[in-house]
Amino acid sequence: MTIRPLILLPDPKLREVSKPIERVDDAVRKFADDMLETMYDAPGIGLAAIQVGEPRRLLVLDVAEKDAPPEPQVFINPEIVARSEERSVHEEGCLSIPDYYAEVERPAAVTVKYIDLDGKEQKVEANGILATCLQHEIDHLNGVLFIDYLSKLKRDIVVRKFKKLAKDRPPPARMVG
Ligand code: K1U
Ligand code: ZN
Repeated sequence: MTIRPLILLPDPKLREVSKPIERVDDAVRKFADDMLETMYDAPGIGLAAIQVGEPRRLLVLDVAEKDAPPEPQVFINPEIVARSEERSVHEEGCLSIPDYYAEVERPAAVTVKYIDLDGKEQKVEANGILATCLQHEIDHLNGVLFIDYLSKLKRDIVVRKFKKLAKDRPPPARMVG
């Protein structure tokens, strides 16, 4: 398994719309393993493929309680097929916008259709943190970030801060050989 580097705001890749995965094969399963390892290493409770620079419709998450056994989950080509009218507010963070957290209001429950690692179609009815995390990650697959739900003023402050950090950040080490 490989820990992959995360891309950060304001990388324009984060605004790309990811493409569906045509076939679930060993290469996809290896990529899902890398994604889970990258998420646990960060650490985070979710990760979308575009956050490691891959515009593919795959996300991973693990929303198990802190001291409970891990519950890794992989969603391929996920699609929200139903949303509750009831809404709820959760504090969200993003591994591509480190150390910034804000409250976001979203549907309290969603039904998500997806393909699993055996290539089988599945459906899950989610609420609580699972619903929030699935919506946050599916947004990533569509080029949407949680800061898009904040006021323009708050979003502009965050984007400006991360543009400045990117300018001051040394470029990633180049691979040779
Ligand atoms: O998609 C991402 O950037 C990952 C993000 C997922 C998420 C968090 C909160 C609400 C919605 C979606 C994160 O995992 S941010 C880090 C985080 O929440 C966390 C990190 C360590 C322990 C517990 C939580
Ligand atoms: Zn995120």
